[in-house]
Amino acid sequence: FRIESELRQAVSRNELRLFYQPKVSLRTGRIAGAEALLRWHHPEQGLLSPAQFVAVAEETRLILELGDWVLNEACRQLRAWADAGMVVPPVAVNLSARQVDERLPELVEKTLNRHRVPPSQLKLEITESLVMRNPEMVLPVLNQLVAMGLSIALDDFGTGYSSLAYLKRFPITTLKIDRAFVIGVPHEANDCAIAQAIVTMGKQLRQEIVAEGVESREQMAFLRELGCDQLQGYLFSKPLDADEYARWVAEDR
Ligand code: G
Ligand code: G
Ligand code: MN
Ligand code: NA
Repeated sequence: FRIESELRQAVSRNELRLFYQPKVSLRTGRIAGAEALLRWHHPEQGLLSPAQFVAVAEETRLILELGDWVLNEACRQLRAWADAGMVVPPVAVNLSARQVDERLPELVEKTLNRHRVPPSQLKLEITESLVMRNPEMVLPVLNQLVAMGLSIALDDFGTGYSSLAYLKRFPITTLKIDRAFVIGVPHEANDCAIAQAIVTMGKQLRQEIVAEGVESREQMAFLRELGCDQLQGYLFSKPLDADEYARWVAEDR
């Protein structure tokens, strides 16, 4: 099947879905938020992960359309939950590099207003490679978003090549320790050292630290000991559809 032409139609055919993976607070043991993860419900191929189509979309302007859809859908869902009387913690959406330009703050503001969602309900996850690609453009855009009341998480932290000097200059509220390091915890000395260095530095910069890809209780114990704030991974939950996630949140009170 031809990904590109079919992806073009996926939005109008209503084949895209957002799944929500809980992040659990180590302090309270409760759900502190969720990461929204895009899925494509293809009529013949079944449920496709972004790993199978985001790179294709990024080669064209299609990624902008997908990105708009994700932002709108997350806000639509937050409004629907609020209208149903639910108190739901913030949702984080992933941004591709091409989505981040001078027009982003206005797009985000319009989308929040359209659904009457407070900015504190929305987080944006960006990667360090996105930041490093064009720091002079990205910095004022992120500053504007933070001034509007959104928070910014740096995803896949430690896997790129960002200079630590940038970290200090950028308004990053959350660091996400990449799964690549969490995998080796607590048995691989190098992964433990890297995880510890990230937590130590993030704390000094007053950032919230989230570890992703947590699959075992011994990983949890080690990351708790280090002082991570939140954990995300299969140990707690896989990404859930909106109704499943809402049930999780309702039962978490
Ligand atoms: O959920 P999953 O493991 O399939 O995600 C694979 C990759 O796709 C992850 O790196 C994730 O950050 C990325 N991803 C998930 N949802 C989105 C999205 O809405 N937009 C973009 N740009 N990337 C996403
Ligand atoms: O790059 P990003 O952090 O956005 O990627 C998130 C991806 O990781 C999602 O596709 C999600 O399905 C996947 N994921 C989430 N938790 C786990 C986990 O505990 N183990 C593994 N192997 N993958 C996970
Ligand atoms: Mn992410
Ligand atoms: Na990641």
